[in-house]
Amino acid sequence: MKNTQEIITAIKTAKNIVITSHRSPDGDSIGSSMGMYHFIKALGKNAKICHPDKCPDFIEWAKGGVRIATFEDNEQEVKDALQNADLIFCLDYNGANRLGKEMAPFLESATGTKVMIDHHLDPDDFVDIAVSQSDVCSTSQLVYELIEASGNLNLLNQAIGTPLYLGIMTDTGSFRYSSLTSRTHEILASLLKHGVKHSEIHEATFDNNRIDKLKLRAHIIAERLELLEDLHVAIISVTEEELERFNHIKGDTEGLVNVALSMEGVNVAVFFRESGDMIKISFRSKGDVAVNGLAGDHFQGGGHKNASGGASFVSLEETIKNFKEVAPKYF
Ligand SMILES: [Mn+2]
Repeated sequence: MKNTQEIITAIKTAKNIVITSHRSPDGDSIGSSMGMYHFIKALGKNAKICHPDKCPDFIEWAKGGVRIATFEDNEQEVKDALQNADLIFCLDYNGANRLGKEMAPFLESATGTKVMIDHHLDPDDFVDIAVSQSDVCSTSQLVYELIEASGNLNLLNQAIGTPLYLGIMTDTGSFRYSSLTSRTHEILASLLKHGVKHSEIHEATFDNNRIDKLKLRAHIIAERLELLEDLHVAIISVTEEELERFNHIKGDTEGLVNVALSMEGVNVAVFFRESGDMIKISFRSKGDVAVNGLAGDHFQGGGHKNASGGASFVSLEETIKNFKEVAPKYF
């Protein structure tokens, strides 16, 4: 990893450090933010974490009592922090727009040194120091690499290692995606040697479901799963009315598209979710089958070969009909 000493020097000489990450935080954005926060603490400095919006409930535990200021709830505080910062970490995102249109202008106008550490493709040129490695499974792994490459492994402890383990775990689908390498397993082993309690992390993250969440997921699979057998495609969908009926909260349908993908003979799974006047779409695929082409060509989206997103601005029925029309060209 390059730039490591430059980053450590920046931390050691900074007066006000701010850690940011992308909108709709996931395990890796929270994990890399918390890991970096505790690493900065271990270097004898302080930092403030400023995210666009709230940490999802299922990983709230990973904050361990540390406060994350959010732009949606603490707008002035976040603006002031960005303006006064002389060092700003941009973790797990590749462009200022990923902060959302409300917060992004305040990152762009901030004058502090910006350091991006990220693993998404095609980064924008918006920082002073960029660590961008799209071949690495997670930003949390890159934060570990920074700690190791800068000769600071002696500082690694449970507080730093636990959120990094979380980020690697969630961004690799619990260590199964092809983005994970033997190097990742070596890092996981190192985290365990430094006191990380892996079974407690899995339990805290995955064994805390609400009954409404389980019933909503069961409903979608029982009533809303459609198999396009000839194409090896599975479709699931959910309306706002259904989400409300099951007292939906953010994150309740997270990963459900992978349940559809788990079906025998299925290579592509698509999840259509009604949200206000738009339909949010998640595409997933196995192996060599790519979904980013279709997502980009027809649903204003894109992403990775096996995991893409998209959106549509006609009704749910119309969107699914449109998908079925174009799908045979791709699959
Ligand atoms: Mn990530």
